[in-house]
Amino acid sequence: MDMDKCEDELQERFRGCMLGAVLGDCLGGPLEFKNGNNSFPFSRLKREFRLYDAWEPERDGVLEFTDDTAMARQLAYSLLETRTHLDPRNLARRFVDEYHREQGRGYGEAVTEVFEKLHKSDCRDPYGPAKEQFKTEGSFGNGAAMRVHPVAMFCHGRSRTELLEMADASARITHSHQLGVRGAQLQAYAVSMALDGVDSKAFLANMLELVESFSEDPKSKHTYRYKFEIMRKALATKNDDLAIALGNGVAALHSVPSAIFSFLRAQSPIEQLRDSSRFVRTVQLAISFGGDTDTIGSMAGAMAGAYYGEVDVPENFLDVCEGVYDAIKQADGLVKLVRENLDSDVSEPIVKRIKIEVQEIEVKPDINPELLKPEPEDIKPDVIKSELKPSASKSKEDVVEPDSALDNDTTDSAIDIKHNIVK
Ligand code: R7I
Ligand code: MG
Ligand code: MG
Repeated sequence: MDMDKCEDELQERFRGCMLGAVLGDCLGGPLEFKNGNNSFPFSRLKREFRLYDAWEPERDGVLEFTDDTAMARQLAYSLLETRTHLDPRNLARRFVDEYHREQGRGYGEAVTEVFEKLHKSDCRDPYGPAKEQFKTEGSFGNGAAMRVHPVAMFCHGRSRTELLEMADASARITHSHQLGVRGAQLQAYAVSMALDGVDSKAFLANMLELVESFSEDPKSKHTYRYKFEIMRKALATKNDDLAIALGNGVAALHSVPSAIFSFLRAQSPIEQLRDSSRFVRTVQLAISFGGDTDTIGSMAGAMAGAYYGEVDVPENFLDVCEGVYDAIKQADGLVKLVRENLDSDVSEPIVKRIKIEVQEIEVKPDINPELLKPEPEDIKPDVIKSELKPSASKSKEDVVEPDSALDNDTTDSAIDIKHNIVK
């Protein structure tokens, strides 16, 4: 790599974080829903990753990044521009421009509606269009979580309250459902602790404490509390089979916990992935969940890169994936910016308050009601008792299909929140 060497540990971690997210996205991209809702055996991933060892860009090209990175880059650029705070209107405009420049990056179906409405209204109310989605419930997709790591970097050295406030503001431009916003907050907090090098025990305890503070319905299984209980059990009993119930779908609820599990679990050796570095095995474990592999890979990659630093990211991936050099430049810019901000005495709100002129905002016709699927159904306790291995090949009969999936065969591209539970 022909970039300058890192000057210190923080730069190592910032670069690792930006790089990790891009690599997870690019490496997971080709496998996104390629196995339906099913997980991938580790042998398949090892085969896939061996291709990258012998990669020749002139012959093989590059693995392109998807919407995950397209949006994360704009969030980083926005913060690098506004410097002391997040400006929601600036960010909304950047998302819209980015989308119109390259619409083929694999954006979620609903989020493109938001972009069109923002565009037509010139982002007058940057939060308005997202609030209208799904009968005003907002999207619970993982799109706000997958792009949030630059917020964690910007908020390095600041309070958790500020971090959560900025994550919330960055999320609501496209995702206003509580599960979508909280997914972004959990991912931001996870990346922030990884940047701080928090050990796995304290990391999990802090995550559980944040989840508790959400005060979710204790009787509901559509909650982060429920997912983190599964995660805690899987980690405590070293029973990886339990983790399949965390899910692999495009809902934040069914992917953010899976990425966090991958990061924590891969801190210990995994027999079948013993040849991989710690960073690589994190991404491999994340992708092995199947389903939304670019996004779970990217979120886990951001945490692992932040924790282990750029030094743990194998150099050969830099030739395989698109966007890595921009990621490094952005990381360096953010380190400098964070240091300047921490050294200065300026105290101003971390999120710019938006004044909205009272004007009619043009609204496009409602989306197809067919797309308005109900919330995910309960995960039945049978899943937890299941003997299934997340990494093993499964026959149709014995598969616990994780909770939600973008079915490639579904022509209307609706997200079918599936729970095919084994009895
Ligand atoms: O969340 P979002 O940006 O999608 C991100 C995913 C990642 O996997 C990317 O890699 C990319 O492939 O897409 O986009 P949204 O359009 O907000 O959400 C994704 C899908 O989740 C939507 O198209 C909906 O079908 C579904 N969805 C919902 N369905 C029912 N009810 C999101 N929220 C709801 C809901 O409230
Ligand atoms: Mg994507
Ligand atoms: Mg995805």
